Amino acid sequence: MKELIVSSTNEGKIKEIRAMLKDLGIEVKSLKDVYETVPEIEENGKTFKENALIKAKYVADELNKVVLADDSGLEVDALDKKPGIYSARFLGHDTSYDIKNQYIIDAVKGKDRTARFVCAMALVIPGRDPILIEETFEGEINDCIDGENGFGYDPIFYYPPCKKTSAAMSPEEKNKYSHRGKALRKLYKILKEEL
Ligand code: ITT
Repeated sequence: MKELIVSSTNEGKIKEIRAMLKDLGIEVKSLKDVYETVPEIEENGKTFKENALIKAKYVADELNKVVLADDSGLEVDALDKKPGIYSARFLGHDTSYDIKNQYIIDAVKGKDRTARFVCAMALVIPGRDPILIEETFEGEINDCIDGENGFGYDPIFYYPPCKKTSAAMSPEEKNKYSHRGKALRKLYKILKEEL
């Protein structure tokens, strides 16, 4: 079976990418599937796109295979677009999302609630120029933690058109509107042709 390596250890992202690519009949592998010891890839870029490219290129160069990477995060306007590219590391990598999410709810009380998820995807096909895409999912910070699906900041990300948080959406519904869903749909045709 053909495979696509996703340069990520984030199970939430991998699950969404796997679901969206299921019709391609390919095996979507995470770094845990291809390495015995997952390498520490330093994400020292200044933008989502730079970090996505760093993650995809590192693994494509090592394995000489087609590699996709996703660098994403939550931008909260009242917090000067933080946590942004530091979303996974915000308040410490090991801090629970209950704590991170409650912190953001408290920080925007009485302020502008607009926020967005951003997703940059880098697709590296050996011997070709890398392909970079960036998409957003525009919404607001909810006033409480709500919803059981998704991962990370989904329980506080309210999407007005659906009147619920992205954690209260079904996986299909989230993929339809999300930053990751939009980015991956742009790469779908290329993946279909190249894999
Ligand atoms: P990899 O680098 O291994 O892919 P990571 O979680 O460290 O995993 P990022 O550096 O791209 O990846 O950080 C993305 C963070 O942004 C993620 O950990 C969540 O906190 C948040 N995030 C991104 N997309 C999200 C989504 O769809 N729903 C909820 N939170 C999301």
